[in-house]
Amino acid sequence: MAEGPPVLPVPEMKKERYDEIKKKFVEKFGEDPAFFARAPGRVNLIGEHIDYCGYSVLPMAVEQDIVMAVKPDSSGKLTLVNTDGTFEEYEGNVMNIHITKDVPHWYKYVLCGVLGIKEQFCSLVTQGFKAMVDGTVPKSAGLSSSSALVCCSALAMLRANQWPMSKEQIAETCAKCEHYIGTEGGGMDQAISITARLGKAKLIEFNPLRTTDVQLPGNASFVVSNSLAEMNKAATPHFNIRVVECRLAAQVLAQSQGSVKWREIKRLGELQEKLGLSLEDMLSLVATKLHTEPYSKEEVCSILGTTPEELAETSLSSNTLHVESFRLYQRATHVYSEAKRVLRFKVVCDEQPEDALEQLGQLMNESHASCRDMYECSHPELDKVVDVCRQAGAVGSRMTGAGWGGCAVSLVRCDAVKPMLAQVKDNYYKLEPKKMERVKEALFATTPGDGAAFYI
Ligand code: ADP
Ligand code: NG1
Ligand code: MG
Repeated sequence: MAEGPPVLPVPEMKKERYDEIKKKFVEKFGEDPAFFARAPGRVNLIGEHIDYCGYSVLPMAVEQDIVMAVKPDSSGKLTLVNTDGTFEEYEGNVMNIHITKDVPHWYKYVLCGVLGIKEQFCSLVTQGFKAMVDGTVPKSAGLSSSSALVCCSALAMLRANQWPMSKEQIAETCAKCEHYIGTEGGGMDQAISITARLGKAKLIEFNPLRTTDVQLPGNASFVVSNSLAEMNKAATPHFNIRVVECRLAAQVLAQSQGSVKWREIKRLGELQEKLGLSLEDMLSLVATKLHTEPYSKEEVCSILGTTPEELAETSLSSNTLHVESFRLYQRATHVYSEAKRVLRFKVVCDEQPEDALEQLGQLMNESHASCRDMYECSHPELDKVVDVCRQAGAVGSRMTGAGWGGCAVSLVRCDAVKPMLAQVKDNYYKLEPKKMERVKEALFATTPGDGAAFYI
């Protein structure tokens, strides 16, 4: 079997934090934890909202993470406590987990990871665990705090039960089980959290999951700036509406081709594969076969020759049944053009031409424009922080993660990082005391961090 996550001693520079988490564990449970599990958040450099369409993405892990101090519990009990007292304690049993999709309580992300792993080893007697959970990934800000929590919990469950699993299997399992919270994401966040390597961004391809290290140009730095507009992806239908629009776009395009049965198509990527066309050809197909006005549900049903009831079964999800209007042209144009930009970004990193930074920056700017205008998943505050970053010297800047708020990521020449940070602080955060209070956690330079691990 391919390798699982490494088991490492707690690094010297992280000792203080881990000791603090351990202290809280001992105070709460009256015994020592057996191990720590850690999974990082990520920043996606390019390839937004295309993983669930089957296309490759290019993220890197960040230093911010979720850490759990864990002690197995042979009674099967699960006791989850958070170092942040605003998250209520949870008690349950691993043999009896039900995750409802109504309110996305924090512990349900933990249950996703536990259940996902348990389902892989269903015939075995199962240990539960006690955990003290500590997170530093900004929440609901596009740096994937949710998947860091799911992945960390999956790791805790694996080690509590001494079950072996490769990194790829864990990543794929976590991508699937995060759906239990209600969002139908792709596998980017879990894949990078589990498989990241210090110093490397990764090209992540799906079905099957493959990851390839990407060497960023030596003079490239990345700055993250949180707009501080928060958006929990599982608490609203925005995210799943986009997933559904992409599915319907693929099905309507399939129907226009005659050679492909629309009921067999779920993703824009599958359609491209079935038709054997290039991304450029797919963009032309979208331009000629889809209209720019929104499609009503009746129109979609009429094109596909189906009923609203069957459409609900084949193409919608429980929180998108009420949606009556779908922007198919815009969503498909974003997906196929963004897929092209990811491939181009990788080529530029591989070839490192003299103007590599300018080319990468331009791709990031184009990605942001497409997310904002075609995918409509940005936010006025996010657009503002992107503009401020560009004016402050970024070579390129874009929203990162699902959007509707959250962070921008900017490509910055290494020697320009300091003045850039100072200007963004002055021109975005200083304008509002509420933002200025949070500038330290909200604005930072970052380098590709390491992936998930156990610490003992
Ligand atoms: P993100 O872009 O950060 O992944 P999501 O909306 O997908 O945003 O998930 C955010 C949710 O994840 C939070 O509302 C919370 O329930 C959970 N979460 C994130 N970090 C923590 C943490 N440190 N402790 C508890 N729950 C957390
Ligand atoms: P965030 O912003 O972390 O919730 C989501 C999805 C990704 C991907 C991006 C958009 C999950 C767990 N994550 O990320 O798969 O689709 O949006 O590119 O659903
Ligand atoms: Mg998330």
